[in-house]
Amino acid sequence: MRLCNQYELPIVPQGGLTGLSGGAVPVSGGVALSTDRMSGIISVDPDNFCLTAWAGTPLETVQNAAREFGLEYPVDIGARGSATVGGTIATNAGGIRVIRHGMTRQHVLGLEVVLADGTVLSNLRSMIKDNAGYDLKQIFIGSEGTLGIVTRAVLKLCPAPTQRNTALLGLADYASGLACLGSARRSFEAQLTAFEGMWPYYWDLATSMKLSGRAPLKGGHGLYVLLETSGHDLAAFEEWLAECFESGLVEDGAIAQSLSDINDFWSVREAIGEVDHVIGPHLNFDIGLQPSALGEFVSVCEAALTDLATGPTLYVGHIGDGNLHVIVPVREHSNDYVWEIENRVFGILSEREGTVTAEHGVGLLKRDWLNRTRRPEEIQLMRHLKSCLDPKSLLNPGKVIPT
Ligand code: LAC
Ligand code: ZN
Repeated sequence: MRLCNQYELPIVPQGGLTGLSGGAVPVSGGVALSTDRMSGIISVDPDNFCLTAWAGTPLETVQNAAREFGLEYPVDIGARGSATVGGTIATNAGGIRVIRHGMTRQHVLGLEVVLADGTVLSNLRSMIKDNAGYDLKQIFIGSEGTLGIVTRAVLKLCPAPTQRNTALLGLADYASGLACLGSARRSFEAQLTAFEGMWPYYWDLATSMKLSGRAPLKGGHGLYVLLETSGHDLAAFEEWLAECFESGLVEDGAIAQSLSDINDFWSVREAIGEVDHVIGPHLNFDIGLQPSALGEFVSVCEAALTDLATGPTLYVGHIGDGNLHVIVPVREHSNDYVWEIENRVFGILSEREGTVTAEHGVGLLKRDWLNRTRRPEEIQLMRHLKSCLDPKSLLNPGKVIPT
């Protein structure tokens, strides 16, 4: 980093390359800096519920290391096998258990980063309460490699859940989904660990791909929900579900009876990785709104895209967090055409005060839309921070902040 600074060479940090916003794509020449060989667990500290790992360690390796001590690193995403500690910190990765555990930011106790001039800023302590001045690590979490490069981190762990209850539900529409979310929240409080939603076109495509070997539910519903509670006994879970059936909230449902059921249920949701590959050219959106606004957003968005998309748009995501992934099939990636689609989606979103990126980051692809979701004063302060920490603009140039 010192040499790059001296010779003014841009640096693009790269982790597992699973990002969806182009944050790790080198667009300004210079050096692509891989953390591949900076991989491994440095130590696990079960007494203090934390572990220390190198930036290039795959997320799954961290999860497995915690499990050996009866603990859990609860940040979880479909790309767990390749996504790295450094990448998940750089993007403040969210994923499937945010409703219970929060995002990556909530799990970083200590952080080491290398600044643009080669200075090593190291604070690998693991105290929960550490309030001596500014919490500097937070500036780097979610900065997508534009302010510094993550090298090591101390991550907070929690006890591994004794029991996981997983159910797949078919509901009439989004209104029922929202009511079901409210009911699950009230009944299970913090034990509700996931509440994922799949709209019909996504469900039909994912189940037709036969990834799971058997379709866990028959189709024909207006919305599908995958929900999970942890540490809750099965009887209470079944009782809650029975009430949902009786009140007509849920049309059909199945509770996982085995680990292989759990895997089957999740495979439909995580088929998004493969669906991406089978539908041909498409655009990915990662929008965020209040959960109560998602149903209406989908209807308005569907109507707005009919004349532009080449097929039905897919909607799937973390409805408990108000975060939806929208996959729009397109005929090509020409600038004007893509702009037209993005402009419509982000227009609908900004009218509702949503965000243009909920968990995938800004990177390159959402950079020029940042002003649809951040005020000018906010963007100005981001620019100040950037020029203060990276005066030569060498760290992942052209990303996050509009040029
Ligand atoms: C997911 C990724 C795409 O939720 O964010 O599956
Ligand atoms: Zn997601």
